[in-house]
Amino acid sequence: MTFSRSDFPAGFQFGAATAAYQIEGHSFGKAGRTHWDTFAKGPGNVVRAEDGAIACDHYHRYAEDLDLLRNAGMDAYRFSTSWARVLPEGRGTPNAEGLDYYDRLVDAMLERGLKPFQTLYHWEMPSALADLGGWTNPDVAAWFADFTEIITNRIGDRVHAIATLNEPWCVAYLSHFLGHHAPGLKDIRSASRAMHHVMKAHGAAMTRLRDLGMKNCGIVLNFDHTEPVDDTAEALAATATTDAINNRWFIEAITKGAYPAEALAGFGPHMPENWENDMAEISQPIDWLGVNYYTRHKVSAAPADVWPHAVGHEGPGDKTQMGWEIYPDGLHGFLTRMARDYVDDMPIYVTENGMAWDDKVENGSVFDPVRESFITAHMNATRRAIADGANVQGFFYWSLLDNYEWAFGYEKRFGIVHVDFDTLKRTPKASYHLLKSALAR
Ligand code: NCW
Repeated sequence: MTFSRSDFPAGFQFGAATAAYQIEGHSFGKAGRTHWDTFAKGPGNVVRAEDGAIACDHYHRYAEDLDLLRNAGMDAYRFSTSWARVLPEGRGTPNAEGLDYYDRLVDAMLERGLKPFQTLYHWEMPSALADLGGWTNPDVAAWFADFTEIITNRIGDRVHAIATLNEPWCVAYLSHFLGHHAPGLKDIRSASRAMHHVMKAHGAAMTRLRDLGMKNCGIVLNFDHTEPVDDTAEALAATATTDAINNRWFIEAITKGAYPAEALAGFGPHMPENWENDMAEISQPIDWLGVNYYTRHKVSAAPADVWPHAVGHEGPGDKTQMGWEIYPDGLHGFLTRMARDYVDDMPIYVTENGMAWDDKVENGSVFDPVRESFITAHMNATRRAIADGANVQGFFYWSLLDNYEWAFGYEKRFGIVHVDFDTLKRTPKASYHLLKSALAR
């Protein structure tokens, strides 16, 4: 099985995605500290306590990286603008160097014919705001809207599309309940507040973007295909709860103005007071939906455990370097489910899909056949979803470059371009060349 550009509707956007903290080199250009700089230095949080201080040094090498996108025949680039680079204290005085950098970056995309798809928050909370409770503080919505206005006033005239948040499930649940990401909490009260405040911040940012006259505004959500391990009532209930937390909470807040009952059963008693009053702003119209999809989990009931009484298990298929099962049907499933149950014919983008592998440079080349077949299978799943009626308008591979993979440090390689983290040399992998030839056809 292969794929080519001509298999997709005219105007379909092909691109690759990155995030600021994972590639830029946060120590450059007077950026303020973030909660990942401190989380990385806590015991046992991140492999080898690595942080994003240098990362891929994209801050200085962005021209070379954007050339790689253009030379592959890509149409668009999904990037994020770091809050702490723009506002080192999270609010107050902007960092002129940070704003100048994003100005140059967007111009460099346009010079290469790449459409800029901006994400406003891809996980690096400024430390000064983390000190005030970060996502657990209701004021975060106003702080985020102010940041939105400052960066939009600088580059909003040239970006093609804007997402408020990347993967609010990770921002709230993975980081405040499961404790895997900064700030590393395992606390239901903090998690419940974060689950709501991320959406309150999305709503406040949307309002501000509309006040500024911005169009083509959306949000990027992550979806995890869940299936019961067996047909017992316990496994079915655990799966329904997991699906409500991971997959329904955010999209239903936006499209229905309500949170699913299965998830409120746990979070409800710990939610901020009068949260219902925020739902109207949260559910204002968006222009497009971003779907990030990676894997499937089988779910079983957890015996006498804390809520949500559910455990996820990897399915039986082949696994990536992350241990994530390769399951392309799940992408088709979510694209068609979003169209059918939530967004009708609103444009949907696959804003992230990709896989990590322990890639090595040998004789100047990187041979990554598993990634080549992964990409082909997920492109074909996307085509099938379009044929089945989902209005999918683009596909962004995660990621352009091997980069800082959060709690896994530099160990997990998602890129179609290999990065040697000693020399920072970029080497396009075989999968990069596969994409390049598919996009030329
Ligand atoms: S970790 C994660 N990712 C990767 C990351 O590099 C990127 O910034 C994210 O947008 C690749 O794409 C997203 N997603 C979180 C998956 C969480 C799985 C954790 C399960 C632990 C219980």
